[in-house]
This record gives sequence, structure tokens and C-alpha cells, in this order.
Amino acid sequence: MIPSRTQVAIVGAGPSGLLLGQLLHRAGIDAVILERQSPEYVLGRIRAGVLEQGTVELLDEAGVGARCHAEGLPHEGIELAFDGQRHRIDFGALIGRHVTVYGQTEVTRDLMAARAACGATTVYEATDVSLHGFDGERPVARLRKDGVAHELACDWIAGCDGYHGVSRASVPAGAVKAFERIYPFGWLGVLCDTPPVSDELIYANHPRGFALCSMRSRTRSRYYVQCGLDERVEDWPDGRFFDELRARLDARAAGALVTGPSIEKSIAPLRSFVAEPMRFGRLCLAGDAAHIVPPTGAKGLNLAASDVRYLARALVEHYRSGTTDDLDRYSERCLRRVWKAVRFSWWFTTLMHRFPDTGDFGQRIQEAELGYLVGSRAAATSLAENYVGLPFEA
Ligand code: RFL
Ligand code: PHB
Repeated sequence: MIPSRTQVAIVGAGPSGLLLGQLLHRAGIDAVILERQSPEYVLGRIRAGVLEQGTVELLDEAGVGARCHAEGLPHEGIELAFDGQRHRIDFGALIGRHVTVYGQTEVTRDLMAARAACGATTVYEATDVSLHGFDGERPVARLRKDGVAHELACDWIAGCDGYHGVSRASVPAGAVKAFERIYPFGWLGVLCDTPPVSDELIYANHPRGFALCSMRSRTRSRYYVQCGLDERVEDWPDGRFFDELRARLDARAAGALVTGPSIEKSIAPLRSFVAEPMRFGRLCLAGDAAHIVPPTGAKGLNLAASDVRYLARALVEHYRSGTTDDLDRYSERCLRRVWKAVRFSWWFTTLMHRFPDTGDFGQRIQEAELGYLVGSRAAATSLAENYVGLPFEA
């Protein structure tokens, strides 16, 4: 049954939409989620793997943190490989904080289960979602489900529908300013059921291009290599992928790499994108709908969570006291944190990747900066603070 009215209509059942739904539900605020895809499709997308401490705390607040604590892997550092050597950035020693390796798929699964358990409505395979009247007091979301048209009246719309969603696209072009940088390369990612090459993530800078050794668990590995924008997955059989990965790693990691058949392989282009502002009347954007970062800093999902944290608190305060003060501050508050993460992701991407136009000079500059980074406590602390996640505003 699709209701005709709710307090908050949420577009998108990715991590932003589901987490917002759960935080609102726990505060007694009614929300309906409209999702274009099926639940299986949403769970089939292999994406993020690294959660900031603040994100895990927010999962706890939403009542869905148990499995992340039980099965997630706390990581107290990362390794940087360059110039044939590997160096550790020790988050624990530098700032006393850590990240948790726990896949976005699992976060989504936990949130879906919690939503099903509380009986809240998610309309999957909702097509032709369109948003109306958010510049006034009575917004409406229209949709089709199984060919039948529906209207959902609401107080607020949360646009949690990712970069290609309908929410940002519904805003008049003159009301939104977009900031964008497209990088001249992508990431080719492979998932396989083999033990990870190291206990920690390895970020490798190499003249052949960037590589990343990540993981989902002690038995499942996630690897990436920088690739050209014109590359196709079909041109990268597993053997070629692992040869290229090995060539970009230090000798110890290359020797320790256990290969196996890939269970997923995909190419993602890299971009930085920010839309300002993030609120238009009674439509608030959150997560990838408002901003994209290249995955190098592992910030996308974490930024989505921090937007949702601010939005949920502002809506709870609004329904409790009638004030819109926090909603009025929503956009600027999010954007301050967003731009810091955009800056960090851009910096780490620029430091680690081979750019087509900077040549051997660029490679030496990167190696010099990496040398400085691993040799200076001040520089390493800056990396650690940003990677583990900057604090939220009060
Ligand atoms: P999502 O996950 O894109 O979900 C949006 C949902 O909205 C639905 N939708 C619609 N529904 C109804 N009507 C419409 N018209 C709709 N249009 C779209 C979509 O079907 C979808 O279900 O956005 P959300 O929730 O904001 O979450 C953002 C994160 O998914 C994203 O930032 C991260 O995956 C980015 N990311 C990483 N983030 C991290 O924090 N740590 C990482 O380690 C990390 N690694 C990554 C990443 C992203 C990657 N790719 C593929 C871009 C690694 C990769 C390779
Ligand atoms: C991942 O495991 O997918 C992952 C980890 C770290 C990143 C990006 C992606 O920076």
C-alpha cells in the first residue's frame, strides 16, 4: 500500500535515504522512501568500504550498528607504497582514532533489515518520480508503481537519490551553482574471495598509475587500478588485471598477493562535484545527490552520513519545537564539511595518480611529497585527521 501522505518523502534507498529514514523513524517521524530500483539491485552495487568513526557512531544512533561492530574490521592505519617501499601512517599513534572496514553493501543490508522490521514503507521500483511544490508549503512527490500513478503529499522532501537522481534536476537551473572537476582517468575495481594482501589498506603511487589494495573481510579482497577513461571491462581479464596490480605494488606486497576469480569487475570515472546550496525551499539534498568526491579519500559514503546526521537533527528539532533554524542552516553547515572533504579527496587523488600531462617531473614531485608525508609527524597527522574524518559542527 502506498500512502497518500507522509511527513518526509525520501527519494532514494541508498545509504543516505535509508539512514535518514531510520533516524527519523526512531524519533517518531513518518517517512516514505521512493526507490527506482529493486532491493536486489541496490544491494548488488559494490561501492564503499571504509567507515569513519563518526559514521559508525551514527549507525549506532540509528540502532543498526551491531553487525558492523561484530564483523567490521577496525583499521588503525593505512600503508602508502611508492618508490619501491611501503610506509605506514599510524592513525592510532598520531590521533588515537581509527576507521572501520565494512562494506556499503552490508550497511545497506542492515538498514534495509531494520526498515523492514519496523514496518516503514519503502516503494521499490517506483518509476517516473517527479517533485512538485517544494518552493511552497505543500510539496508533493508523484510516481508510478506497476504502471499506476500515485501522489504522495508531504511536509519535506529529502533528495537522497544520488548524482543521477531526479531531486537536484528538479531545481530550476538558475537556483543551483555546480562546481566540478573531471579527472582524466578512472578506477578499474575487482572483488574476489581471496585473503587480503596485507592487514591494512595499501595505497600505491607508481609510474604506471595508482593502485589500491582494500578488503571487505579477512576472506574477501577489493582491488583497484587506475585506468584510462576509454578502457572497457572486457579488455581486462583477471590475469591482466592482477599482472598490472602486481607491477604497481612494492615487491613484498606483489609477492604476497593471492589471486582468484573475480566476482565483480567494474570501471568508475573519477570526479569532484558540489552543488550549492543543498536546500531549496522544502527540498533538502543529501549525499551523492549534492556532491561527489573521487574515491581515493574514502569520503563519499561518510559525507552522505554526515549530511544525513545534520538533516535528521534539523527535522527532529523542527517537529519537536516548530523552529526551522537548523533547517535554515542545513546547507551551509553541510557545505563547510563537504568542501573540506572535497579538498582532501582532490589532494589525495592528485598525490597518488599518474596524470597524462605532468610526466616524470610530476612523478618526482609526488614522490618528494610522499617522502615528506611519511617523514613528518605534522604532515602525517594532517592525512590521518582527514582520513579518519573531521569533527562535526555542534
Ligand atoms: P546512492 O548510493 O547513489 O543512492 C541513491 C539511490 O537513489 C536511487 N535513485 C532514484 N530513486 C527514485 N527515483 C529516481 N529518479 C532515482 N534516481 C536514483 C538510486 O537507485 C539509489 O539507490 O547515493 P547515497 O545514498 O547518497 O550514497 C552515496 C554513496 O553511495 C557513495 O558516496 C559512495 O559509494 C562513494 N564511495 C566511497 N565512499 C566512502 O565513504 N568510502 C569508500 O571507501 C568509497 N569507495 C565509493 C567507493 C564509490 C565508488 N563508485 C563506484 C563511485 C568506491 C567506488 C568504486
Ligand atoms: C573500497 O574498499 O572499495 C575502497 C577503500 C578505500 C578507498 C576507496 C574504496 O579509498
